Amino acid sequence: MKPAVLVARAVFPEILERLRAHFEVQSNDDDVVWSRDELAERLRGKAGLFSTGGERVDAAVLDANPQLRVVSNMAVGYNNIDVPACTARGVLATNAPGVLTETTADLGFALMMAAARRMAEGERYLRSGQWTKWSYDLLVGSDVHGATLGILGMGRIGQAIARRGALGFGMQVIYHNRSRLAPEDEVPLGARYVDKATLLREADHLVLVLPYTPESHHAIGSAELALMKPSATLTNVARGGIVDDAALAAALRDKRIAAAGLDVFEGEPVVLPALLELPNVVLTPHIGSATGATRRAMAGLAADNLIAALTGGTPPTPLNPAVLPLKLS
Ligand code: 8YV
Repeated sequence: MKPAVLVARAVFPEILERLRAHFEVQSNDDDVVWSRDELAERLRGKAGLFSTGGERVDAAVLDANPQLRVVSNMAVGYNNIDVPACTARGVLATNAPGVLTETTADLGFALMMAAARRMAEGERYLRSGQWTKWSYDLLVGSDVHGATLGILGMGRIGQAIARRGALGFGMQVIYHNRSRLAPEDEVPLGARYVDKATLLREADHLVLVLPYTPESHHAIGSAELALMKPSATLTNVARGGIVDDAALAAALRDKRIAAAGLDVFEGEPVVLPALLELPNVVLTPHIGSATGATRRAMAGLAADNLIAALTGGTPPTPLNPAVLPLKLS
């Protein structure tokens, strides 16, 4: 008998077809967002879960489903999965790194440019019929080319954004990260490793690309925003919760920083009303990886992981390889 798997959200039909060749698949074609209890309930009897970044898989969900062997996340971020709890129970967790790096870097750069050049504000101004004449100071913003690009979190996506800035826009790159890059990665970008306070003080455009962990919760709050230049922009394409959204809204309102570009929010898809009311913030609904090719690649990698793990193969991107090989019944 084929193992049973649960696909937590709607995905490409061809991915479901691939999975059906190996598994009894319970899909969620109506794309309903399940509560944690509903997820735990639907996981009954399933050996695998195809999850997205939105399903919380914690000790309670795992304990309710001792038959579960694999959680395969269609996302590079995995803060929705309690990986140590998986490891303790011999459950493999996998994510989808690499395939979304350039696409997410594109969106991060676009948001930074939109914030610096006030593009969303300009579009609202035009659409609402307020554009009646040219003025020397109409919607003036700040330059991106030649400016100092600050990156907090210099992993794959951070480095891809740094490449765009250094090689395409002549920006000076400074960064802060848990560990410093190897010289062969720093030198081609002219990237300078600095402490966090220096990063905040010197960046003209600060981009956040670090994973969300208990340590990175509110890594940017009012104290950090106070260190930034009043002319600076802040862009977050990582995770809600890294920025204290209420503190950011206050800083934007009081013009303590110039503008922000946000793709992720605390408590998303609910967005803090104070942010919605501000003109100087560009808002997108968590679409960093949202191109057809990249979403297909992410779903494909998540399927590869699930299939390999449950058929005795080698999953390409395990988070806790210590649990391999899995005991499959
Ligand atoms: C996903 C993301 O679309 O991969 C990630 O970590 O944030 C996005 O690319 C989102 O997590 C939904 O799975």
